[in-house]
Amino acid sequence: MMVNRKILTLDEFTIQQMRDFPHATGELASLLRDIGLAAKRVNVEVNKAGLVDILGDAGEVNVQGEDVKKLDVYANNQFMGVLKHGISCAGIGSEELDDFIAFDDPVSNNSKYVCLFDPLDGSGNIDVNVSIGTIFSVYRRITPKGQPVKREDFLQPGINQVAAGYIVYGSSTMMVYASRRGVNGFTLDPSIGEFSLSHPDIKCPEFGKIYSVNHGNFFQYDQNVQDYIQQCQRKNIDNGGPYTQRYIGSMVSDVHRNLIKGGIFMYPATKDKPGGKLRLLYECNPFAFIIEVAGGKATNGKERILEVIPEKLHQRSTLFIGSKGMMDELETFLKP
Ligand code: P6P
Repeated sequence: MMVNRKILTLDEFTIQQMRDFPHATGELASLLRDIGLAAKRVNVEVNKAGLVDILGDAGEVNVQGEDVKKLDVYANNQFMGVLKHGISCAGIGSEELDDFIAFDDPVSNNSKYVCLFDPLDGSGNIDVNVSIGTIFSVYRRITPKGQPVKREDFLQPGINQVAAGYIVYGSSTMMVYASRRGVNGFTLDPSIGEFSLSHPDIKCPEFGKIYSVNHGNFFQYDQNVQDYIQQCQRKNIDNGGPYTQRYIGSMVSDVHRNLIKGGIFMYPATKDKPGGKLRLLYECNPFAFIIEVAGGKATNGKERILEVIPEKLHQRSTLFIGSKGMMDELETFLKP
């Protein structure tokens, strides 16, 4: 008799994880389910972005000085809404919000976690149908419960993350999240409207043949970075090739592909962004947490991303992230 392998939904998986940890309060499981719900709502709008008047700029400019697309605003409101009305999150920081928001109601003030989001990363690609994504990071609050969260609850080093993940709105919609117990991927099954476990216990291959970098900035990179990139190109001639360059311009898609297939993603310092372009708190830290749990590495070129002590909510960082073997090789080029 054919036995259908029971495919766990996100809800079933998080509840299963709770059963394995009897002392778990269920707050993290509830928070992850809330994020999954908001992701399904965002997915509906992303999938029809070409059909409704949701394209184009919302007429605003966000704290990053970037034109805000209506979908950015919609996504931000969806994630903020489910978390504000949930039982697990006391406040959020977001690329779309100038400052953090303490939800400041009795239930939220007694919640254990805070979240940081890039609600819709790569949103410049919305109008041309390139994959985009949501990135999130979860910390235990460090200020006492019973009061609104404070800035220090958000300015924690990435090593303190309890969980981190992303949703990639691509050929299929996937939610991937890491806890200290592992990295698991869930694909949205439209037939039941649920994220279903499709990629259990993701490990990043120790080596890969993909390097991801914006070649348009090549001559702005430090010499040692240029040397490493040319080393990757030479791999096509020497043994160990062929290396290939893949760069979508949407971090979630680029890092997701390299997580699964193996590879390295780089956003080095450039002349106009000497401190890097990507945001430490809600782009670099969550992916650094995910890649390390999956066996990879992530640095800013000088130190482990997860050990950087944040000073500002929207601070930028350089980023080198991917397969451990490739990162070890890169580090031989970056050593002072
Ligand atoms: P560039 C998108 O705007 C983003 O923040 C990331 O998703 C992406 O990896 C990066 O910027 C692309 O930047 O300068 O190469 O276009």
